[in-house]
Amino acid sequence: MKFVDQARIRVISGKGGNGCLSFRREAFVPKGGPDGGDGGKGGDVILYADPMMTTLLDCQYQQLYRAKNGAPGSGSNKTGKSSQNLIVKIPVGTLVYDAETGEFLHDLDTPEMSYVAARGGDGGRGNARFATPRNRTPRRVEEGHPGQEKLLRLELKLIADVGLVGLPNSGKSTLISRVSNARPEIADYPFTTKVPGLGVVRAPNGRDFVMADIPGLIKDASKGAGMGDKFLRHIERTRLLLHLVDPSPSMEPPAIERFKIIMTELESYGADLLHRQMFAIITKMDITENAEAAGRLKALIEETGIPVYCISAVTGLGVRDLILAVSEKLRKL
Ligand SMILES: Nc1nc2c(ncn2[C@@H]2O[C@H](COP(=O)(O)OP(=O)(O)OP(=O)(O)O)[C@@H](O)[C@H]2O)c(=O)[nH]1
Ligand SMILES: [Mg+2]
Repeated sequence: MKFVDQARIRVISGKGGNGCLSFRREAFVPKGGPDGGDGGKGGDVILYADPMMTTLLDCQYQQLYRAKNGAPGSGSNKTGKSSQNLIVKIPVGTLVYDAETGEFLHDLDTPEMSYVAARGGDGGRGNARFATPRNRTPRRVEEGHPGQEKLLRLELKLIADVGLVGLPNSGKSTLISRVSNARPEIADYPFTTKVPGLGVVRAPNGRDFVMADIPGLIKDASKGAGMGDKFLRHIERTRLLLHLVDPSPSMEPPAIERFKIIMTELESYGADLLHRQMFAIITKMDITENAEAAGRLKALIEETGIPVYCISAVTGLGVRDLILAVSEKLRKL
């Protein structure tokens, strides 16, 4: 399914029903009292964080959400029917802004959370409500109260514990498919992954966590090169980054320079990603020339204070230890 992480929608809640003007008419009762009922409440438009939703695609197709008006009150003190609320399902991790003022309104960051984006108007009072000892036949009624109308900007920022970063082909999708329920496409050409994806990792110590796979970054991604760096928004909310690097000695520039390219892009993006906790992951250790080159690369990276793990997502070498270390680290953070 197409992955959409931004949308603008208009939400209009229902108007309240009008209050009713009515007097009791009964046989043999000359002057019946006022019995006009109140109007019903207009429907709210409610945003609901549905764990089954993965994209804002629906909100790109349907941009107008209007809840129904409340029904007017009627005689015999009958209150008008309140209208049902209109529920808009959105993915967990959606931030809501007022598109006109830019004001931040809400962060639907937990499953099944809901947010009233436009509150329905209350019903107007019927004339029965205005009876007083001095005025037993009030002709006063209220109109239903208006609803609200807002233009909203929705922005999805996935919620995960761990984010994978690295150059294209560094093995991010292969790792997530080995350790989680995610099944992204894997291939030996760059930019195989075109949309972010989440996977739940079952850690051997029982401390499961959520991992996010994003498209590969290249030099100058922050200036739009490759697929750009817009997908980094989906790892902004992670606590730990796994920076995957293919140690192959037969690629240019050298592996340590390739490592630095990603660090530079993280820095350019901002959002404090450069200072996020990070493990460096040297991948593809099942290939002999890689295993030979890994030692030196590991030493160079460790000089910068970043812990290094060597793995092969194909044979599984080092993967269990990595997952344990990640889940331990998350516990401490
Ligand atoms: N030999 C070996 N090959 C691997 C390993 N991990 C990944 N590969 C291969 O490397 C290529 C790229 O792997 P992907 O997992 O698609 O890489 P990616 O980082 O997700 O790439 P993008 O989505 O393009 O950013 C594929 O051909 C994988 O089969 C590994 O541990 N050993
Ligand atoms: Mg990939």
